[in-house]
Amino acid sequence: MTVRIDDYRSAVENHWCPGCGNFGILEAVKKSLVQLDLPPEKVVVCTGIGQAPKLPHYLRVNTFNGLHGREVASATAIKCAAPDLTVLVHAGDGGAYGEGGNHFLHAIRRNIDITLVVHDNKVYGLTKGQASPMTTRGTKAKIHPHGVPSNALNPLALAIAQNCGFVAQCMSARGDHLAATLSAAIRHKGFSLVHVLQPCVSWDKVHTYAYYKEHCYELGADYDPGDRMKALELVLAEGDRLPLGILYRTEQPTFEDLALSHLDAPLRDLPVDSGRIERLMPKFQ
Ligand SMILES: Cc1ncc(C[n+]2csc(CCOP(=O)(O)OP(=O)(O)O)c2C)c(N)n1
Ligand code: SF4
Repeated sequence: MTVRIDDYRSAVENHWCPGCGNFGILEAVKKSLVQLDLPPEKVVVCTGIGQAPKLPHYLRVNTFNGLHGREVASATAIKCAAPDLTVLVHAGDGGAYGEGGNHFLHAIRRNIDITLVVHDNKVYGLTKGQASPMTTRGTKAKIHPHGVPSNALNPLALAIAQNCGFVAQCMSARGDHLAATLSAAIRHKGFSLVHVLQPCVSWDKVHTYAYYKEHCYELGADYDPGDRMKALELVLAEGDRLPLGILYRTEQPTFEDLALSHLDAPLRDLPVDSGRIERLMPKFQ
């Protein structure tokens, strides 16, 4: 089979602001799915609400567009029912780490084989630039004129500390690097986090393309992603140098291996015995 970029082209009109970093992420996702030779019918993209979650509207692919912050939950259910599908989650930093923060933590523990791509634009973009979990403390804007009082989250440190099997950071304008990292994340067996730095040209005038060009650097071939302490040291370092690449990687049994391997067939293909609940209920009465 040879999948082409056009197989993923959607006819839906795009509503992102011109120059938004989401465009780079969308193109890199297409490139990665083509690199992996994955046909659209084998891919599901789960999203919630926001600018990032519009991504599957612009991609001809299966999608489940649910509640804000619940995108990992729907992806988990779909992967359990149909393990043969490639399941991606696209969420904003608000959806992934704010409303969906609890799902993020527990998906790492569960290690289900899905890929979470977080579009980190450092704001709640769709609702006009309120502070998100990634907004730097002290940031002033019309909506928080006295400066944001809370510290920003460090999701990369959280994920590595929790032994997440695949943790990467990318930048939306570095398309080839992002596509290659997404392909590695999708190939990884287990939960993978790809945290993508993405300029919001409308609501964040600090984290611009020029800012990321100045502060980002790609990890070299001599970097060992198997070294957890080194990875933690990198993501906990003070300062404004931003490492890009696979920060940490380790193999471990997946949720499917541990909790679903006793099934005779994928949940999707098992017969539904609707009388079973009625027969069970008397035992609890
Ligand atoms: C549970 C819930 N909380 C809040 C909202 C309102 N809301 C919708 S989109 C959004 C902001 C989205 O920001 P983010 O997830 O960072 O994505 P972005 O738009 O920046 O890509 C908010 C607050 C909602 N729809 N549901
Ligand atoms: S508001 Fe920001 S995140 Fe949303 S489309 Fe515009 S530039 Fe992109």
